[in-house]
Amino acid sequence: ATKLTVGLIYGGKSGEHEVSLQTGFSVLNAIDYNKYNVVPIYIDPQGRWNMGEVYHGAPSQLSDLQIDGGAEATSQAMSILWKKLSGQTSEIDVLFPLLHGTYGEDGTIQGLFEMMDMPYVGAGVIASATGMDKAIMKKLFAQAHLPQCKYETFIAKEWETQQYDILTTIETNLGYPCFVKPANLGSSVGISKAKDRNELEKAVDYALRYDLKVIVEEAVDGREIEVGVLGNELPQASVPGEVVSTSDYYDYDAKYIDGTSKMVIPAEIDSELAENLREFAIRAFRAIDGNGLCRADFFVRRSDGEIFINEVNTMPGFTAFSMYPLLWRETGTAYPDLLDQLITLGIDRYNQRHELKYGRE
Ligand code: G1L
Repeated sequence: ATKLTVGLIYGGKSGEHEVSLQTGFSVLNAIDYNKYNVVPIYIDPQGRWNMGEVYHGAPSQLSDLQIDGGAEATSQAMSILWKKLSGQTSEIDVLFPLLHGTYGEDGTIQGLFEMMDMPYVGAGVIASATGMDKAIMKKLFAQAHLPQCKYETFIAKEWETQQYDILTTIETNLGYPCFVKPANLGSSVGISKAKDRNELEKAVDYALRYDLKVIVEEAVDGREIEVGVLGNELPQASVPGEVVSTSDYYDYDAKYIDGTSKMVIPAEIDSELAENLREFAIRAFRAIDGNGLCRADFFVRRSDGEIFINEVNTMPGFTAFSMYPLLWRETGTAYPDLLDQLITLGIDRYNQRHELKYGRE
């Protein structure tokens, strides 16, 4: 078989730049060079695209990934990437985006790939955009009868004009403590916990600095369990894993900033709960019209074992030591095989949609 050429896109003009670089390094070290050549495409902090020399083997150090293609780098990269539209063959067979946040995870880069007529790894435009908007995601989950915690959502304009009504609704329906988040979860900023009305007002103002839409959720005292989903039309679920905080569960700083949490894989839960979580994870993947992969995150209430879906992530942490790859390793698919499957799924989806396009022309 001929080797496929993968265009690995990483870096980006976002807070996750470093994470993305690390992830790129992880992928470049694990991918099977008997099957793939990899063209590195580095988006530098200024947003410029730099395409490097093709890799036939793993890079020796992380800094090798920070390509400086010079002043003309972006236009060179673009002329290579947009070839297919003018009927030329592209030297890149499939794109593999490792980008977080605005311009990467919210469906915009996937839209760019669609316009380039290029196959790509991971979720499509709709699923990517849904994965970035918690309010929309919750509506789709509700429609799919997925159990969720109670929540309220509103926009900045409503907060301006009906603050009193919003506060009373939250107090009546959710109570304290509650969590206040920007609906757009590009990164985990703008989130806080409110214990009373005064804190709630502050938390909303804070969240509104990051998005024009806010979501307030009831606090669920639960274990945090995550499930990996892999596939296109016939998605499969991994074994569940647990994120265990080493300090106060609701201490946001401890969990997301200090990173004082550990993964327990597989989660120590009974098989009936595990089966339910896996089924819900697949249902959530279908609800957002997923492709390739997602990680579905749940709360399992400590008092009664009730399951609540929290969110799905179409671009989960993806180094060889992140939850999603480790869930699949435990399920029987090692990291290099996972990369293989994801690339194949991206190409399959492109081919299926292409046949459809020709059929309709
Ligand atoms: F392409 C995949 F496989 F769908 C994919 C893309 C991106 C999986 C996971 C990620 N994750 C990330 O890009 C990141 C969380 C490292 C962003 Cl910085």
